[in-house]
Amino acid sequence: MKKYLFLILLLLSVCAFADDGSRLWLKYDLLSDAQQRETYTKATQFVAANSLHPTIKVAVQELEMGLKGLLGKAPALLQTATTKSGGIILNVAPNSPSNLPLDGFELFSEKGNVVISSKSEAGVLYGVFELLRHLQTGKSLTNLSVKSSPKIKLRMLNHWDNANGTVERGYAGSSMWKWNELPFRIDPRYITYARANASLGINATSINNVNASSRFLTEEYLEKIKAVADVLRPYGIKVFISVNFRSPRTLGGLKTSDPLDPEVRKWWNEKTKDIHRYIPDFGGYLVKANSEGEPGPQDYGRTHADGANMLAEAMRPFSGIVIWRAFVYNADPKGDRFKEGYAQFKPLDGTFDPKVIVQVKNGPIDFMPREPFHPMFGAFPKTTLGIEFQITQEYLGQSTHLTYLAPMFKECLDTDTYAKGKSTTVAKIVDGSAENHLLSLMAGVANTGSDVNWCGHPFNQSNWYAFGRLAWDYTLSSEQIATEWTRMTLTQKPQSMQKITDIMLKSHPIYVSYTYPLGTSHMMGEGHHYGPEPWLTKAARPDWTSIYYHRADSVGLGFDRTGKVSNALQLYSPEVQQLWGNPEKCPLDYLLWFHHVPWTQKLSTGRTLWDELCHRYYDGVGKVVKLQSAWESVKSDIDKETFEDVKGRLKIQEKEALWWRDACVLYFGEFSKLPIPKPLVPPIRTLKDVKKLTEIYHLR
Ligand code: GCV
Repeated sequence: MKKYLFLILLLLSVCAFADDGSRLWLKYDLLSDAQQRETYTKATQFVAANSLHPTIKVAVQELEMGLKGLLGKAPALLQTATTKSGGIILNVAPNSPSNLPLDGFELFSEKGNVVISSKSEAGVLYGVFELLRHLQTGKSLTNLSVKSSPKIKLRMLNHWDNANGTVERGYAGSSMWKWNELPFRIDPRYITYARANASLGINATSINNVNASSRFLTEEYLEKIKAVADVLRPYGIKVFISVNFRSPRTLGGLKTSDPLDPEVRKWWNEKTKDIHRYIPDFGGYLVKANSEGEPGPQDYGRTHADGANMLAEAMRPFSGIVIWRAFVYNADPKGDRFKEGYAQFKPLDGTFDPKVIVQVKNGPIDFMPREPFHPMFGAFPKTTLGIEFQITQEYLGQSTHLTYLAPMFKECLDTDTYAKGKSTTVAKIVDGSAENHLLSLMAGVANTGSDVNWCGHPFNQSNWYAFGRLAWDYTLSSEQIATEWTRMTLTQKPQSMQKITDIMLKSHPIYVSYTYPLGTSHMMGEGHHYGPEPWLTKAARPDWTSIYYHRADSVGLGFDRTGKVSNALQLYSPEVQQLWGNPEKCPLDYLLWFHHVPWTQKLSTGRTLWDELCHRYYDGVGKVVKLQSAWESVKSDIDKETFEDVKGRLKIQEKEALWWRDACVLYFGEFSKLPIPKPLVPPIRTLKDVKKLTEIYHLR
């Protein structure tokens, strides 16, 4: 009997430690260093707040939960200000002379207490999360002096979640929003979601797909959305709705959705008032119009500005805004998709209502693993431009490849547009400082779903985390963000933390190496966008094929955008043109975005284009193998369930990296007519074999 009891206890202890990832980076597990716990405990014996605002209530709750978990001892809760020391004071100070903006906060030591002060309740909440992050990452609380404020005003997640529970480009199960249960049942995960976002300073969310169903504007759905908004509000998060431009027809029974039609305008005015009856602090509308078959103002001979301004007018009595996407492109086989957004929007610069933000993807095509920055950044001085990144990994390994995206986000944000002289980085356009815009927006297409660990691949959580941290402060380094996340999520052991940070920092270049080296793009499987299909010649639109992008022929590879074919380079400032315009000097990572380079052309590496291409594909695969051994080396410091999960996915990654490599070198070899350079060993399968792997997806 004793033997069984022991076994049961052992099993229970294993279960107690099994980590399913559901707590994200807000684990609050007991800190392993007893001395550190003692020091922290002395400094956090109580929490006193000067406000009973719902946001302060959740801030206090968070502290209670966090400290109890991390230190094993919950703080005493004091209702009012105190003369005691050794605790945490939450101070909402709307009239403070401090020059911090509303969402900013200060964290400092005063009279033996830790003070968290802000002009707003949300600012105090952000300060609470900063303090908890201090403890989670083992920082000292002595002589605290932190001042922090967001660089971007609207820090937003865009969910591509549908009313039927599916998620467009979602790789972590079905939608986290249970529309069939709302408004009656509130899934507790909504609160975890709100906490996670608030911990990063994310303050807005659009809850449905930009390929929007009008349904989200019906009374039935507004009641559901209101229930979600009520949960998110205390966490400082505003709700936006993606709208279908045809709604006046589909819902209102009107004959048109023409934005200049008085009846249509009236319909939107009424609808907007209606929404505010449910959600008084409604964030606003997000619109995908005249893009990929979605309806829009151009259906009536009107412009994007006509459409956006009509919605802005409806929003005028309220605090909300209109976010209008610039992701538009016509199916022109002779044109260059790269230039489309710019071309359609450029004549409209200066005509948008001040309540409109034009949301531009980071690159001109579509969230490719590496894209040059979108040429609209820096070229629209009279329009507020927001940036849209994709956190969900549609083209970046979905849920099976470990790819940490902070370096990719930063690469774009840190690039100089030279729009107003040197150092006018994309970040400075986006934060509004370059052109003195009042609004600013960084949006990320969410990677959340119903999977117990939220994001599918355990490491995909780090991309949600990184997006939020960078939206708050894009000057943080990728390394700092990776280390923070690792320590809060995976392990407190310094050596393993270091190794995991290293894995994360290497992961994006590795991914690019075995999928899209040297500035190639858009060669993925048709429709599902999974795996390679560089041979894709026919699709519903010419610009959905692969050959449209890589332009492989007997001479070479790459899309000439220097003038002979598309002249897209001219959309950039002269300095950027200089950087990318000369094939001899263009950084190799961007080379084939702008140049059609002969197979036998010598590159700066000393290899020919063909040899370099092959080397990069092979190198990428080799490095995935190294990622596996690096992961193996942290085994003893990682929760078993998480360890095995990542290990399994790394094996898939290796298999698929090989798939990409073989597909691309075999396919491009048909054009270059050159052998795989020695000492690389040619693939053992044929191009026909590899093609079959993709064909399977199209079988019915
Ligand atoms: C929501 C890409 C994706 C689409 C997505 C679109 C967009 O084309 O494949 O699924 O649609 O981008 O951003 O609107």
